[in-house]
Amino acid sequence: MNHPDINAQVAAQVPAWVRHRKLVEWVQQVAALTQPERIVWCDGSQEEYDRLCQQMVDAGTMRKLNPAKRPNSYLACSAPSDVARVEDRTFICTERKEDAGPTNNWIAPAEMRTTLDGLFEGSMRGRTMYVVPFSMGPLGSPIAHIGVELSDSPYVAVNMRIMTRMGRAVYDVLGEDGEFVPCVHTVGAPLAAGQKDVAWPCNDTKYIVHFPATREIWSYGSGYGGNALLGKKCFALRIASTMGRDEGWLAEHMLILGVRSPEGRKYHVAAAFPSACGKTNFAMLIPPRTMDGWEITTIGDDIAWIKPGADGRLYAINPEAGYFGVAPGTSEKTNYNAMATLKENVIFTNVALTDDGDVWWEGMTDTPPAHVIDWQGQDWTPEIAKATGRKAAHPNARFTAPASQCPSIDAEWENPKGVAIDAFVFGGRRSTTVPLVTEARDWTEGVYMAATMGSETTAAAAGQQGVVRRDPFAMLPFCGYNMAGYFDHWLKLGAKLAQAGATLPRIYCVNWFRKGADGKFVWPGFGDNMRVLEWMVRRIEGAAGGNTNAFGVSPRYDDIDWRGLDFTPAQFEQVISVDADAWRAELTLHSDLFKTLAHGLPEALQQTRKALEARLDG
Ligand code: SAT
Ligand code: MN
Repeated sequence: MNHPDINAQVAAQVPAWVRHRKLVEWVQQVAALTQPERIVWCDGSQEEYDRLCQQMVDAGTMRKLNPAKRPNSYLACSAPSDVARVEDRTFICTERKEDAGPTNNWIAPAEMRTTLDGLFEGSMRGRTMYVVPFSMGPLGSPIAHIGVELSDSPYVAVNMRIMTRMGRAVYDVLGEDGEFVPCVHTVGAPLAAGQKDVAWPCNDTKYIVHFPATREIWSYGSGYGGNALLGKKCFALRIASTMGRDEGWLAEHMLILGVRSPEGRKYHVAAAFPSACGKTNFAMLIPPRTMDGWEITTIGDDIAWIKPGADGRLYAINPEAGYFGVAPGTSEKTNYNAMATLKENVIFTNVALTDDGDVWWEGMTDTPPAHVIDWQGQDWTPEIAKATGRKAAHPNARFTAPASQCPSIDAEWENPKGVAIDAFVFGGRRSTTVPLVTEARDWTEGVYMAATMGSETTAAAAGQQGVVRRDPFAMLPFCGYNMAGYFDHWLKLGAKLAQAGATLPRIYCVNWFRKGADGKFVWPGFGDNMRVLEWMVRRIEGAAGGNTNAFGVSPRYDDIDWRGLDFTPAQFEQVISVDADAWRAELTLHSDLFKTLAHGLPEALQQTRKALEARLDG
């Protein structure tokens, strides 16, 4: 497209169903800057989805899987350098550095805008710019919000159709002047005239940038997951957490599940775990056979938006419409419901291709196939794996699948009012120290538990793996403002609701990942986590006992239903014990965290730490 003609051309192409003048002007501005070859206004139709997928198949970006094995599904393999979120390239650009806080990368907005102007100028040359309108949450829900992503990646457009409510209907909600979060994304790989494209264009320079004041997102250089699907971590967590602070609600890195007791009472639990710590598995849990009458239903697997209702309770929606889950380790045994969700209409990214045109990843089956093409397009056999340690699928390989296909989907998952939350659960990946489950004695203690949570790092982010880092509320990479202020927001919201006479959700801290001397996990996890959930529900009902330790209240051996599981009191001791020395060391780490977050840290958290210390010594 010729630069001077762009405004007129954009205006001429705007579909009749787009009546939002400011939106059109913004598209014109971004088009003038990035200079795409053409613009496609996505309508979200099946026809459009199929066409974009076919285009990517022709371009070598995706491969269509064998329709007999995996109907209407595709495999995309990324560039080897573009496989995870890039936290060190993620920026929160508030006017004042302290408003972004010490856990975020900060650059002054004016300086960042100059950098981005340079990078985005002409960045879409030779490419198509897709205008992708989306609603985070059921269309028109009072908890939902709208975004529009301009992207030169068709992979982004089709993934957004699965992950959000994407398409024409969004414009009906927007009307002529509705509010939306503008999101601009480019892979940063302009094409010269006649230049042949690569299968997965991206750039070694990457910027994932948020301007909280204007609620804007600009993403440059990556085509992958949370770097490029801007509705997810960028909007639904970083920008939305700021909106939540300003407007009195919560945007959290939480799954949401329903749990129905054999008596037919239903509760809702929102649970936060860092990326790649089993959130999807927990959200789709199937209770052990012996736990007759318990049922788990899935509302969300990654993000929760939570607003106080008129009755003082907290109501949560899943702002997403699909799952962008970790494939490796997912199997019929570990997550039957996920495997059923993946039967058709799926986009796989960075898994292996089998000889019969299906997909495979480590942990999917007990016996690996004799031969596959690995995620980098190379031959892979179990022998090669043994000799070289090479994986068939990248450890952060993902599936994108419609939530509606999940057999355990909750009947209320699209209820625009959301579901009332009865308990919050926070969990990290810790091989030592942190007990299987502990109930906070009050809201402040629960906020303390969540604030000081630590977890061993995984492949979901670029960087070293397996080291413990503090990950408050599992929000370390996702909190869009000063983390200390975020703790304060939680404390204040709790105080406000309590003052209005509401019963606050209980708060629990869990750890499925304690290891024995042999280095193996002691707790079986997966479906057996239902035993822990049952204890929580019985606590809420006032029917279960526990043992008060320094950290909170944990179950005694006899407080858990062990039917159908061979788990001895000695094993239980290994996962539930609170070792005073280990906890003293842990508290030192909490102190270190609090020193880092000193600016604006609520005094109540320091007090809670002191009380904990006193209990350890007493
Ligand atoms: O890449 S994503 O941010 O979408 C997934 C994750 O890290 O949880
Ligand atoms: Mn996540």
